[in-house]
Amino acid sequence: MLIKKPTDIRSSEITDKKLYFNSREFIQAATGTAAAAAAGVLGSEALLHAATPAPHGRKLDNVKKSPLSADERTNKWEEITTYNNYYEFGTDKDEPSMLARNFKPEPWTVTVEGECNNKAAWHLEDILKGQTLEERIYRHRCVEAWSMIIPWVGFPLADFIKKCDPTSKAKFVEFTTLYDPKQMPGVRSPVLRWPYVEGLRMDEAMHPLTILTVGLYGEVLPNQDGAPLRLAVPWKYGFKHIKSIVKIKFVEKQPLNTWQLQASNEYGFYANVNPTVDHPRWSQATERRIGEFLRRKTLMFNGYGDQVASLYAGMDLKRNY
Ligand SMILES: Nc1nc2c(c(=O)[nH]1)N[C@H]1C(S)=C(S)[C@@H](COP(=O)(O)O)O[C@H]1N2
Ligand SMILES: [Mo]
Repeated sequence: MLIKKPTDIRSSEITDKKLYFNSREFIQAATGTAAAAAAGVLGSEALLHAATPAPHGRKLDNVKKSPLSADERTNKWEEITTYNNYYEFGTDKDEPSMLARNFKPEPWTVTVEGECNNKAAWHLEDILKGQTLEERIYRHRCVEAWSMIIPWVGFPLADFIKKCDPTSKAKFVEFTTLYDPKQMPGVRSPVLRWPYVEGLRMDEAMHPLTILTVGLYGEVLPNQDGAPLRLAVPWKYGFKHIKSIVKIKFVEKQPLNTWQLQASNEYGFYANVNPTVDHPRWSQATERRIGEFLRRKTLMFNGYGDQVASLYAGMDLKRNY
């Protein structure tokens, strides 16, 4: 499948795409079966651009509501599953919803390596056995200055880290995404260095707000949102929220995360949401909440300052962006 970078797309094609989306909405309103109608009316080329919400998946049992949830109106399923960043499935926001359709999130194995006493390859079911799942409604703030409110289902990363029994040398945790060119068309182009890697300092990883996420709106995680296992660290920019995790490694030195490697003057290791530290190419003072018209003010630590500011006491957050 051909993936075009925004710069490769001629303006005429962009116009076509806009027209197409308009007609698709019209068809959906008229018939309710957008994909089928689009295939017939607009042809297969049009179907290539049919950003459609994720199909609903298996319901998760015994999900508890968490007191750590944000008291804000959640974004719609349609928004959370059609407006994604997931470069393994294309660089446009609507591409993961189309290109991750056939991704196989099970069976799934997570390998635990490095500075810990329980190095192991875990089946995801075994990680989840006996684990209480919680609904956590989190603010999600992307470094590109958009945001959403997302009702994740997950559990504290700390619960899993304790089972791994890290040694005293474990100062950071490094996470790695699956690399599978057969399933992930995006990795065939060198837009990023694959596989996608992220990291947290040990105290950030152990923080009660940091969760491993397995669900959305009470159902298993849709492929485009990082099925079957992704990270959520709500006071940090979205790129820290690594998707489809296959490896967790305890390390002594600070990991080199993918976006820092890509452009270290623009993206750092910490990536704490901070309205006072602008990206070199745009302001971080405000954000566009997906589904809203007026911009909102961005909050320090994405509004989680009471819980996490102490982790960074005495640190220069302008230097450690
Ligand atoms: N493996 C992987 N994880 C990733 C990304 C990616 O491209 N690849 N994009 C990140 C970015 S920039 C954001 S904003 C969030 C988006 O998560 P969402 O699509 O579920 O909203 O995923 C993050 N995790
Ligand atoms: Mo992002």
